[in-house]
Amino acid sequence: MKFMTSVLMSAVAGSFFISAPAHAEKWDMPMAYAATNFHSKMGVVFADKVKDYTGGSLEITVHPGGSLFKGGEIKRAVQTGQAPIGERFMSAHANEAPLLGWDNLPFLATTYEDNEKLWAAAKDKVNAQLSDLNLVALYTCAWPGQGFYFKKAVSSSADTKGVKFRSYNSATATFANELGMLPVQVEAAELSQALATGVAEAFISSGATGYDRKVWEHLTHYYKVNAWLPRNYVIVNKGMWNGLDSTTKQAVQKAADETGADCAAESARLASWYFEQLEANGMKVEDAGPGFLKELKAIGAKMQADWLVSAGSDGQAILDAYNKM
Ligand code: PCA
Repeated sequence: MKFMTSVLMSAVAGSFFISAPAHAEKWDMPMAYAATNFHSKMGVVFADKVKDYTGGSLEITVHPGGSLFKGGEIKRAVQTGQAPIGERFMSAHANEAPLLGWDNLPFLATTYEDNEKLWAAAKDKVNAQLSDLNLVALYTCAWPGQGFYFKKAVSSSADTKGVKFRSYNSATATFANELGMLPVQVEAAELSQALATGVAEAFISSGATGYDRKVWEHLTHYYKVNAWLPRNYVIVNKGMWNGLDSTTKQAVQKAADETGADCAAESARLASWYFEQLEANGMKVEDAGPGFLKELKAIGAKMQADWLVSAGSDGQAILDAYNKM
């Protein structure tokens, strides 16, 4: 009994030392979007939770707005371990790994509920793909639904011909091409400048990015389409993840699970608030007209078929699993 007590005492003492480490591991976490954006704010919540749940043995410092690495550089930085952890818009990498475009399939999953089901169907395959890229996803979080920003009223593709369009991945470039527009890829952090200098005069995104970038200074119309709800992922370098002891891993995963759930709720809560802010700043926010929507849906069906060709049997398996849910 006495022995047991002393074993227990030293176990308690041991856990005390684990929770008050002399040298905390410090990780920088580049994020691509504005500090005020909800994804970035949730990144800070995640970092605080990690510090708390690991008893301070792992400290994450968030660098929003592409300040440490630009959005387009974050995945490579994490893959190579230049940054141990980072956040990125994953479908931006669908050109390299088509499966990562699972959340950019037009009109497939247009509500948070359906988007969550689609993620449940895609998760294992996406995680396997990320593992091949030397990455581990800790949590993912959807943006609100995607619609079109223009500087004029648009009721069909007749109005979009020749418009300079800011794209954020290959799927949005395809969408633009199909509408006769001229796509140019620009990071959200550089969007205001692209609009100000005339590099772009239209784009597809959520209300969030229009709000973050104050696009009412250059554009006038937002058409709600809800084409898809793409996700950001917080990813960690696989080797560095595997190098953590299991207690730390569990603590980080708990922080990630909680943050992912809170971030989804925050995205849903803010979706209509963003539209109100666009309107309050003088933009016309309305549903896309039936003719335009019909054209968009036809393009969407073609894009889904193209994605299935590029993503192969894994892509088909995701769609089959989703359609059975
Ligand atoms: N905003 C990001 C990606 C999706 C979104 O809603 C952007 O426009 O870059």
